[in-house]
Amino acid sequence: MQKRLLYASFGLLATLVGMATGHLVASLLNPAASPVLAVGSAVIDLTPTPMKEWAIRQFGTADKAILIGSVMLGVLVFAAIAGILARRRFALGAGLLVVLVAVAGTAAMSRPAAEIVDLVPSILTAVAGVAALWWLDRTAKAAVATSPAVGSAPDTTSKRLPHPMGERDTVSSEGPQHALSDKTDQKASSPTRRGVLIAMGVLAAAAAVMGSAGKLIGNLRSRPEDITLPAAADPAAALPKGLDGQVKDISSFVTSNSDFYRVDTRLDTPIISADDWTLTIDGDVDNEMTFTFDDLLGMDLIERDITMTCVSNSVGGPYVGSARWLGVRLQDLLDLAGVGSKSDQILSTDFEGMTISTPLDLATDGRDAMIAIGMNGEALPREHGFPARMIVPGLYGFISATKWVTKLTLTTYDDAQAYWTERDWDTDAPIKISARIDTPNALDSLKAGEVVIGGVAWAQQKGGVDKIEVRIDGGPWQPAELGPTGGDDYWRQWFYKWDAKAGSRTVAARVISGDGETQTATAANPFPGGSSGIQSFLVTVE
Ligand SMILES: Nc1nc2c(c(=O)[nH]1)N[C@H]1C(S)=C(S)[C@@H](COP(=O)(O)O)O[C@H]1N2
Ligand SMILES: [Mo]
Repeated sequence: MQKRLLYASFGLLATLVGMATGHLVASLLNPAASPVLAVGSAVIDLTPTPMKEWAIRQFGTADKAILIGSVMLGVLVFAAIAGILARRRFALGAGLLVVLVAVAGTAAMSRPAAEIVDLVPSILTAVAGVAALWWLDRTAKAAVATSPAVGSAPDTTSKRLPHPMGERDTVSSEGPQHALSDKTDQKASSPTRRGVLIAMGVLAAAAAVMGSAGKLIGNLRSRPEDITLPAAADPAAALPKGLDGQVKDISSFVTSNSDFYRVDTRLDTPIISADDWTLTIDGDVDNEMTFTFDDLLGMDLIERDITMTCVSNSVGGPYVGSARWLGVRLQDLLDLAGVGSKSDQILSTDFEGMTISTPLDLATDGRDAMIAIGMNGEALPREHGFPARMIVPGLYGFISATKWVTKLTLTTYDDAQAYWTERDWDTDAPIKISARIDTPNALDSLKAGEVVIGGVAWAQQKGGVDKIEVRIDGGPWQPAELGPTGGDDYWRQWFYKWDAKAGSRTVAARVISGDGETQTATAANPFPGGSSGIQSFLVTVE
């Protein structure tokens, strides 16, 4: 029994060593070819939309951590089984490890941008894993062979194997070396047993070192912090101060880069060097063009305050953020390439082949669509698309905000499908107007008297936020006070001073856009074109 546990831990350790090796090698060759990430990404891509929606609702941004956690758990169960099998028949255990890696390798090779070198991390994962298992097995079998208890009860034998807590042998040795050393040091009495412990320690340390080296190498490759952005040729007007500090607990007028929500299909943070990066415009164009990062820095840059929203945001949800973006006008780039007459979509592709499609007419109707390289005065953070991403005001991120973008293909919806289009999300998805209550929270207990209700609201490309109204207990809609405006594509803070009376109270808020649209009460789920309805919840006033 104990022996089986030991071999299970051999399987786990060998697998961790293999994964760390593969991850490290991938960080040198191509971070996306890491077998661990490849399996995770494949699982994300294959998860049906309703399940993804459910996971996002249940776990929020932890959805992927939970997903990868479950995948890891599954892998480790197989790893333990491989270890146990290896005890009786090494080839069987090693074979199972190789099968596990083969699955990961297949996942790595089925990525759209996969190249033959992407097999290398998987191959080395298998080699390192099998080698580690072989070493552990050999060391342990040597320990058993020299153990005096061999041939007697198997249980006693297993006691002679290393114990995680370093428990000492109770059976005294009959062998000459053992008899000798027994008198001096119990532990040294079993050099081979110690060998197993050392082997395990060495391998665990190797896995840890390789795992962190992979991360370190990635971070050193190219750093957004080292980039100095030029000033905009067309700068944004100074943003007013907003209600920050005046209304307790409402969202800041500007979302800091570190607080900005992140939504994408990735498990890792891509490490792309701005020096290697290029953006190609192809498809239905007069001249196919390729721009380097320096090319973009040398062009006229615009600076705009824009509120981004994710289609997966439910009413009152967290997937919305507001920042100052710096970039090259999309129209300028398209003009250089010369767009033909056949296309109706811009199919943008990220560095790894993930695609997003944007309706061409909307992206080129005069709104401030751009290829952004700056966010709140800094180069884009890696999480948000370094070195460049697309930003189109008024469209949900999944049809417009391609991060790590490397290609814009002018094509048609008939000819090419993007990632979410294939998963039945809408292709034409303007952001729905919405008000969010930041304070108080649902089910809060409040003291009777003045309570400040506050939040943010947005109506990008719909004339901006014109009015916010608050309703208590289904009564009449009351006007709220508005914070200053940051432009029609930017959210607006608001608050309402409420004279709260004791009892159970329902609080609700809605926005009315500059175009005269009132936020609908009709509830819709995020899938397929964005959530709608009015945020409304209970609080207790005492
Ligand atoms: N390459 C790539 N770009 C992407 C995505 C993605 O999965 N991959 N997700 C999109 C979605 S759904 C949204 S809402 C925005 C989110 O951008 P953020 O993470 O910077 O907030 O990025 C968009 N761009
Ligand atoms: Mo999104």
